[in-house]
Amino acid sequence: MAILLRRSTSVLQSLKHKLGFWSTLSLQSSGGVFGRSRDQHLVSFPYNSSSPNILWIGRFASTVAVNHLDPLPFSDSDDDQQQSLEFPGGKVTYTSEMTFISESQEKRVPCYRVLDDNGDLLLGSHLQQVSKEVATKIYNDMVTLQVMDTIFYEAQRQGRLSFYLTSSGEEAVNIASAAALSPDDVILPQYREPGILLWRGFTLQEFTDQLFGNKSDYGKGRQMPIHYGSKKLNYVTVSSPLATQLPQAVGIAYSLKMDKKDACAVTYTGDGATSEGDFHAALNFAAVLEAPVVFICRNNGWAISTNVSEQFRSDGIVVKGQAYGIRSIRVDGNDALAVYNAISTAREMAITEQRPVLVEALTYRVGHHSTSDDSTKYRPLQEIEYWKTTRNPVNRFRNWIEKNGWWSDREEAELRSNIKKQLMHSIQVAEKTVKPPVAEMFSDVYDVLPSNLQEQEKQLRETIIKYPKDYPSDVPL
Ligand SMILES: Cc1ncc(C[n+]2csc(CCOP(=O)(O)OP(=O)(O)O)c2C)c(N)n1
Ligand SMILES: [Mg+2]
Repeated sequence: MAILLRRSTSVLQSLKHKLGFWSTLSLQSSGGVFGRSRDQHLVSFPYNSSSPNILWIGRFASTVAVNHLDPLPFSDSDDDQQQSLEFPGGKVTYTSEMTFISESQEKRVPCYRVLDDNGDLLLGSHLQQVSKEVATKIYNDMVTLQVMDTIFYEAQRQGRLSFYLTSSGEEAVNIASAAALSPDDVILPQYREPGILLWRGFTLQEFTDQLFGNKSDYGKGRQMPIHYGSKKLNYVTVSSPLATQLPQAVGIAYSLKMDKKDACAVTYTGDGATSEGDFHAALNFAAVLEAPVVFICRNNGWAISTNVSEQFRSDGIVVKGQAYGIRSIRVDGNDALAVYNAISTAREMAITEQRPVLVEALTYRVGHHSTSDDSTKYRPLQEIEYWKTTRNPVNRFRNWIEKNGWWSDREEAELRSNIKKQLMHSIQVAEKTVKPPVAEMFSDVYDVLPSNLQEQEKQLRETIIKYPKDYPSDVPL
């Protein structure tokens, strides 16, 4: 065992040597660049139900993640006679004061934004220029996502789909993060991120075929609806067990590092999924392996009926980055422009510095968790209404592009009606496309089907023949 350990350490070291560890970009604070404006506004967020549901949203002058936490309550004066402990992993100074680190900072980590709720650019915001072409595509895709959600949700209610799950309220995190990435970046989604696929060119027909589990579905109808995936578009198929994608993303990022690719892995997680051990293992692995991975947490306040205050007692997710030695930022997930800026900067850091970055995007799930849920049973209607209207990310971005003269009512009406027509057509096509045959349930895992699975297939076929009414008639035997 010891030999094995020694060997793997030396392999790692030689790998490090081979990789030459990219030169690092200095991110030192330079005067005003990192200065914070104190122009802060109160925004309610479904946090700590015990305390008032209030969160400070601050206006930042910078998009760059720096030490935005207050320093720990230690200074050189704590140094006991200037002595220190030479400890594996670094020097630690002594102190004769017995100080426990507080469980929380006095002030919550502020939230980076550049647009106010009306879509007006906040004075002093530092942001990259976004071209008319990129901005209108961001808007186009956010609207497409909205229309998809409306039509597919209805299709499920009509019994044409078995299940569906909307991204309503989270359109900006979906689309603006995708816009900030390169097509070479490998995406490992949770499940509420179809917008990245949309941005990359997954067609409405491809979405619909997956939802209907027909022969054109790349998953061959084996998965529940919304488990999209595309090899061509570097989008790893959604998997139902929460957080499994996170350590996988670190592995992929590490392989991109070894291959010296100009790309990173980007993985998404909900707030609830961060309670899984995999989240913590992934962050630690990523930090230690210096893997170019961007973790994007969509903190939408709820994990089905579990409020974030019952999920964790930390100041959200952003503070967990520092605990693992990962640079992190909190961003207003309903401000598409801020998301775009934060993710492009995070991506740049991940690749040029070969390090992980954590982005916590504060947003809200406006719809029910899925078609199997009724969220009015566990949260107030006013809360939903507030996020649907005042904090609507699509309207906010529309206001901004309209003010730039890049959008009009006529274009809006044309876009919505056009997408609707395309979707109705896609549904008709998907419904007429045959289902994958029964044999596909057993293929693609083993080269030669093991005897127990051969037996299961035989039994299944016999049962279908015996009880034909209990099985869908459109699945070819
Ligand atoms: C390991 C595991 N535990 C539980 C579930 C059931 N489950 C599916 S979604 C979900 C809530 C996840 O919430 P969050 O991560 O916040 O994502 P959101 O739905 O809010 O986007 C749960 C508990 C699961 N799929 N996998
Ligand atoms: Mg959630």
